[in-house]
Amino acid sequence: MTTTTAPLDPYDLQTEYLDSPLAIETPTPRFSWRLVSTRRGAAQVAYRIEVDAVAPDGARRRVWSTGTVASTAQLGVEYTGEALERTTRYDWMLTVTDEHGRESATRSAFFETGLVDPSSWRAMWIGRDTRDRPALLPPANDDFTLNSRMLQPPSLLRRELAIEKTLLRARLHVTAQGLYRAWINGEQVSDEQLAPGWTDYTSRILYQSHDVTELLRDGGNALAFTLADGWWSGFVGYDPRRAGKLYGNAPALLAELHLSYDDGSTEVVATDEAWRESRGRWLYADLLMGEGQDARNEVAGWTEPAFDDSRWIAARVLGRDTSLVTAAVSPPMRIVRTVPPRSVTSMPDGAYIVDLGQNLVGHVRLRVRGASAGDLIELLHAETLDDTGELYLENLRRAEARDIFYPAGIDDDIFEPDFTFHGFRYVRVAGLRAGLTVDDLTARVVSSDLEESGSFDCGDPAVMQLESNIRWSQRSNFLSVPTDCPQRDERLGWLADAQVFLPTAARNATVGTFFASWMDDVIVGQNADGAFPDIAPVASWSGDGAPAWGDGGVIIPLALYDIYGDLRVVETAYAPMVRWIEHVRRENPSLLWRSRVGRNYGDWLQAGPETPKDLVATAYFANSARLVSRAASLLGHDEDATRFSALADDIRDAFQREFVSADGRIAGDTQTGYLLALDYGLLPAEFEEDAAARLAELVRDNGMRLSTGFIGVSKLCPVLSRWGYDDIAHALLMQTEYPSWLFSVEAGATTIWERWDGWTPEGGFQSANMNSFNHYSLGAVGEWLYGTVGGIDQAPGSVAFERLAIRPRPSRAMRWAAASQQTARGATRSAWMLDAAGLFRLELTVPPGSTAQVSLPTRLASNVTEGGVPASDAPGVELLGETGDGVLLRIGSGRYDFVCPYEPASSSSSSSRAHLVSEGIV
Ligand code: RAM
Repeated sequence: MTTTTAPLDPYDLQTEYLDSPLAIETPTPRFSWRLVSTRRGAAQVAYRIEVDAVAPDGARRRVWSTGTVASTAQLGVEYTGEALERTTRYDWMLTVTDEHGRESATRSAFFETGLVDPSSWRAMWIGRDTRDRPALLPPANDDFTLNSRMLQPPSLLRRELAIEKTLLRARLHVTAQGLYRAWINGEQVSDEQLAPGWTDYTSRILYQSHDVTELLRDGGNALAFTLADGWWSGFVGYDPRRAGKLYGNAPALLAELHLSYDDGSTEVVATDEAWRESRGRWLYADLLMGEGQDARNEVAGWTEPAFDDSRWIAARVLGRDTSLVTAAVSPPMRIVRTVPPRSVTSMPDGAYIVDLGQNLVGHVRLRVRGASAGDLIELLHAETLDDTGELYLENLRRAEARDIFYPAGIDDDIFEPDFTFHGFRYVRVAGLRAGLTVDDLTARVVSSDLEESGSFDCGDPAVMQLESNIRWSQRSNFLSVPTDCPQRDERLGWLADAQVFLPTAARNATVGTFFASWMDDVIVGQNADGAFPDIAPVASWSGDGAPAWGDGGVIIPLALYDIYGDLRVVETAYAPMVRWIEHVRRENPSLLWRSRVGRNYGDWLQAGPETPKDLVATAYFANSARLVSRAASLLGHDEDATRFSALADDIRDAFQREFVSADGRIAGDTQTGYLLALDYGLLPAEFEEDAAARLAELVRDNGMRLSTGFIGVSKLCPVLSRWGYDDIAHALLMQTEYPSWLFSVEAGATTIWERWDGWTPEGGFQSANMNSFNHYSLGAVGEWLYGTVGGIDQAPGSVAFERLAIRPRPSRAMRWAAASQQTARGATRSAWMLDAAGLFRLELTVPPGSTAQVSLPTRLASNVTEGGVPASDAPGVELLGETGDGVLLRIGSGRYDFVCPYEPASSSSSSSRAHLVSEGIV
């Protein structure tokens, strides 16, 4: 219910865009919060923040008080109080004032500071002493593949400590060159998976901090860790050698336990040569090859105190340099879902094939019944089956995705890998004596645990499957870095895939810190000449980033700013962006980007005639120059802003001279050519209408089908909609013939395919050399689907959804749709329908402080009602006018209920386009 007294409330208080982080290292952390109110027009006009340092005994000391600051700011308010101390807890309290001068209830959150100075680590990197023990598996055993024989068994590392005083607070700070899991007194310290995640380890290794106060007790305590290769020393990418050349040859652990006692004293227990090391149930563990465990080797009680480790050997100190160790800045990976089998099929050789009904990423948990000790249980994972009903493994290339397990022969032996992940829908389980039922196995879905921040709904089951496929491909490929695919021997952070998909990703989840963290790896990957890489972290090979790939280094920071209002990521990336643009310009004095194009992929995997690669490149060059100019003005570098804007103009002119003919045709005459030129503003204004018309015609002439690859795909529907061709955009969405989004849906896809024709009824599978069934790039239509069809778009120039642009349009196939979005500022929702009586109904929620410009598909403003009264009388509604495209109005925050007769604009016309432009809708 809307009342005039309803309060304004802040919620989701975050520090550095994280919930209650335990290791903040910046001296000026930023605070953010969302706002909610049911009142129309509610807005924050002031805020007050108080920060207290909180000692382990609870004593508080105020270190910052802003007083009441007249400001609408709710994103990235920088701490400027007393200097923060390391490893200290800070509580912060927030009160906001609304537009009537009323204060909200005070909300609080906390953060803790981390170790801050990397040289302050007392811990040493420890691991296995292989000097007098073989590190590798016995070569003769046929149970192991050649690749898994090259792997070393994970280590167990432990030590005990006595607690003799009253403990008030305990924090564990830990990381690994490799992967680790931690236990204290037999309890897992956290539910994180694959920690510490992947970064460019040549430049930073992230540590995690855990509150372990409750796990410790008076007297004897045990600290215990497992340690495996992971990205540090396992197989990474498609390099046949082990990653030793990239990072290191053997994993190492770095951990410190910080204890605060009630007498004011503190103690640090750190990894060093006093720790003990052994092997346990893990035989090998590798991200690509899989994991082997032998339950007969389980060491009972090793994670608990009073365990006799006298026969273990001393851990070896492998290093003391902690200079690259820094706190994690984005959420960890976790098990985010479990999926039960849909069916279990017995195979002629006695094995079982389990169908999970969903292509996903993670591992399985298997209960083995009735086994004898030492039976070999083998699990193979695949995304799909071949036409004989067997696993299709060829597209995994060299990744074996093979787990093996030797049970101990007890009832209900459980196998669950800890240090690998697979991309799969099907699992083939061999070696079971007592059969396999759907109750014996579940899939555990592993992903970076990001807030799911948006939803989309419509009545069409195929479109909803597409929506689900996009989400699953995002979930499957967001594992500490955004990767192209999760199954084959690749799984790399390709920049084009990421930049093309980011706007869609941000609809589904809060991805700001995830991408900001990865941007550090992108920047580190920049070479001496200024070229950004194709992939980050840079893997086994490197070279100049290709057009649209390297440009990710420019596009991503600005997109993050637009979506989340985070300027610091632009600041950090600014100098590298400038170097990139200057590098491309230096190498291409004609301003046509033809030299230093790296692997020049063009409109990768396009489904039609090739868009000239130099056209794609030059368009990206112009766009990046424009973006760098924008970054410069945001940061107040005015000279740069002018310089790069002039450069962008010059590149645009060069583009026109080279690629646009006198009659407005664009070289190659492909969909992607027109899309780039229109989206990046590269045409003379008078050519735009015709170019959009030509684009529409190309789609029609192609049988209402697309012909784009990775580069054109994200622009296709948005550009068509923007120029008034909603009908064509919707027809493309609903198309089921190849190539189209619904082609794969009709073929049973549960994730987005890498190729439009990953499988066809006529040709079967595409080349196994490159045929992932879980690749998000072609799912970049999601932004248009959730934003434009669902209805929640951002007006041009708006930051963090402060000004919404809402222009829902029904289509022949789509009579209703709904979208919701937790923006950085608060919750937004749009739900519209065309009812049987021909009335168009729209329910909208706009968060406090935001406004929305709404375009309704009707002709006369006088026919629009809101909440049952004429819109002109409705509180908070401002009529802006009637346009060829519909009725335009502006609203402030709150909930609204519009009804109008549905009267669609006859067709896309220049007048509607002109109106849209003048009203700032496009
Ligand atoms: C493929 C990757 C990726 C793409 C590059 C060019 O190997 O899967 O998606 O960006 O090639």
